[in-house]
Amino acid sequence: LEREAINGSVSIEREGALGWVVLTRAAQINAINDEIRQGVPQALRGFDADPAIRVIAIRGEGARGFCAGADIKEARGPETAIEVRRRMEGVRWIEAIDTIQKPVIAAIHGYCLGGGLELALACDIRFATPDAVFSLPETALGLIPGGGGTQRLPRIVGPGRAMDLLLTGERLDAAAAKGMGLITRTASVSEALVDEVRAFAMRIAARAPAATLSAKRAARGAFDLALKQGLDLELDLFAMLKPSDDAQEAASAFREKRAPNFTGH
Ligand code: CO8
Repeated sequence: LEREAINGSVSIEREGALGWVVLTRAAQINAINDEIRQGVPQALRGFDADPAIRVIAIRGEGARGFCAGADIKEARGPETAIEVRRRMEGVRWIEAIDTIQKPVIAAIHGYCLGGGLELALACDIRFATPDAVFSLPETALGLIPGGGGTQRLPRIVGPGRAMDLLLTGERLDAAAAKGMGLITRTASVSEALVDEVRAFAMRIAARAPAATLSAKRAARGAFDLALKQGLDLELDLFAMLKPSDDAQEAASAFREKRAPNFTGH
């Protein structure tokens, strides 16, 4: 296992076709500082450009959780609304995840709060331990989510459930989160999260690579395109894949009753 620090709060690890982005601020429950805002997109872009990597997963180090949200202790001078707007407009670090082509899995344990939940919501798959705790506490801090939570949560769990969580800040456990589709996978036991996410990622990585990227791109279109545009996008991507070597190979493998050998072309 090859580990490399992006900065003091983010590291990456390569495990075959799986690239891990690791939040390493465990003493603060991986509370989001500027190093995380800068390092996570940088790490994701690096893996997206790395031909050896097919699937990416994000996890947080430490016993207490994936991420306890924005760093409430971060010292900033007084700012006007215009200054806050300009600063956040310049960062938009969670939105940067939208540009990643490869599947991104959030591997969540323990606390997943506020900005940490927003980070997870920007990922493609949310995989959590049975002891995970989810909440958007912002309104109790006199704020609202600022990393896409008000827009992504309704699209993922539906407007009614999202409004409930947003207005109450109520904590959800993994079972409740799974029941509403906020997460789609749970680890059998907390200690197994990394192993089970790895096995899950390898199952995705074994499939035709170009098809996987296209499937992600098309399904992400359902987030922000009108139906007609989304259907056009789907058709364009389907048409490009149909003549590909990997699609031909899959059909041949089926006829010859063998496993396909994908090349990514
Ligand atoms: N920011 C900064 N430090 C944090 C944060 C955080 N969000 N969360 C935990 N920490 C630190 C604690 O201060 C503590 O540090 P130290 O040991 O130096 O005192 C360490 O992490 C461990 O935390 P606890 O001792 O509190 O651990 P517990 O297991 O007792 O409690 C909790 C865990 C319940 C998660 C508790 O730490 C907590 O309530 N944290 C804050 C959660 C929260 O409200 N997060 C913000 C969500 S809102 C958001 O993300 C967007 C708005 C942000 C506004 C930012 C304003 C500047």
